[in-house]
Amino acid sequence: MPPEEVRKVPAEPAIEESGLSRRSLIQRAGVIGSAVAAGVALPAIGTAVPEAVAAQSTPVAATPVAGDLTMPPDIPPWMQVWGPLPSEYGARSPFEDGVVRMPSKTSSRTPLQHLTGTMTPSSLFYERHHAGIPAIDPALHRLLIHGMVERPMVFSMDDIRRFPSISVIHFMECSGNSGSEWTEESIAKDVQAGFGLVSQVEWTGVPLKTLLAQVGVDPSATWILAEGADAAGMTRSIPMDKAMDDALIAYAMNGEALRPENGYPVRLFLPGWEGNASIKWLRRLKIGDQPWMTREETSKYTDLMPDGTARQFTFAMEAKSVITYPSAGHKLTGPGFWEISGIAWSGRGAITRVEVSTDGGETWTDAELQGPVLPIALTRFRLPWTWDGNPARLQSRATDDTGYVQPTIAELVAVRGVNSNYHMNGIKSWAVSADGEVTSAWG
Ligand SMILES: Nc1nc2c(c(=O)[nH]1)N[C@H]1C(S)=C(S)[C@@H](COP(=O)(O)O)O[C@H]1N2
Ligand SMILES: [Mo]
Repeated sequence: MPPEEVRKVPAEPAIEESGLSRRSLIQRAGVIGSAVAAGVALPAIGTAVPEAVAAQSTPVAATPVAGDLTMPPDIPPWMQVWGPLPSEYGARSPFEDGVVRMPSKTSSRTPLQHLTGTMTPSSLFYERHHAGIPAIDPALHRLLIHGMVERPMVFSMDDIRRFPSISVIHFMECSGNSGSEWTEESIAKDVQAGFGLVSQVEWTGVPLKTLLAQVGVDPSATWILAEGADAAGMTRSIPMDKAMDDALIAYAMNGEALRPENGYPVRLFLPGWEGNASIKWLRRLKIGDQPWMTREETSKYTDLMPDGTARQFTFAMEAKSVITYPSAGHKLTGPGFWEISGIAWSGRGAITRVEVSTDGGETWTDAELQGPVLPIALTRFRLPWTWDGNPARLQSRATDDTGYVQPTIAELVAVRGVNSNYHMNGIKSWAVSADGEVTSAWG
């Protein structure tokens, strides 16, 4: 066969001609997915090529009649012309235009039901703004550090970028994420509406402790006030321990400058802590020896308990997980093999285990964790599932390396009541009906 002919022959028939099954080839190539590794015999997914067609050494000459999709069309339109030229800034395929954030006036949510792996594209990172997005000129932006310090100092963006930087992969989650799930009446319609206030990128910036060393922090200082340059002038009090540990003065996400909506040109980033404390458009850090009791840590972002008292400074996001596929809005087109997949994360460390139930919590099976499993990071889990066509109830339960196990909603409500919107990390259920429809369920 001349080389052009070889190129045109579809891969599947060629493999069959050589006497090797598709599966044995996949195994030889070492491309063994979790389902195969788990010993699940994959059914034939795809369309079988008729023997007569498979035996041909050249592909079918004509474009197949509409509806006949047994072979790729011979020469599709995109093979007949030179395509568009390289561009300065990329855009995704227009066929993917439906994968979008869900914006309201004050937030937008990540489309978790459409995402794979663990990283969030910057364009789909969730947003939460208390007074819109300020249009900041980086040349005019300044960061003041003052209060209980030896030398109050002001840093320009050029100053900040001169310090040694680090890059880290961490999720960020709004403490209001899945606040809809406290009661059955209020549950969100799908995973984006309910759980879309969590995202993950690689953050780059200067460790806050580096800048604090520049100003010389008073050893008796215990808190830092962080203030944003938006019209909300958002302020939060941050414990000094966190500032000296892994707090980051971040100026980049996913390898490029922060997006305006995520804090351009610079934000505070506190790994594993409620998103609210990661002050965007950071303009001021004041060092002190007590919290300032700002609006966002008294009237808001506190958790009202059943006895009328409130939990305050509940910074760490506890271990949590959610199945993203299949989830509400997806449809299983028939019984048989389906891969259940989702994300798990903990603000206190690494995920060590995710169990999945398909019978509403009666029985549990360990899912496979996609490595590398990083601390304080979204962790993808997968479980091969053979659906028997009966109604099913899908759940996932995460454990982190502190030994903490994600609770049921009932367990959480028993302790915290339902007055608190924040910090809901209970087990989420998706109901699969006999016709394959997946809907949001509670408890
Ligand atoms: N200056 C300022 N910082 C802010 C906010 C804000 O409105 N203004 N929102 C906070 C909240 S509630 C969250 S959850 C995160 C959201 O960050 P993102 O929009 O990059 O996802 O930023 C926090 N930092
Ligand atoms: Mo938030």
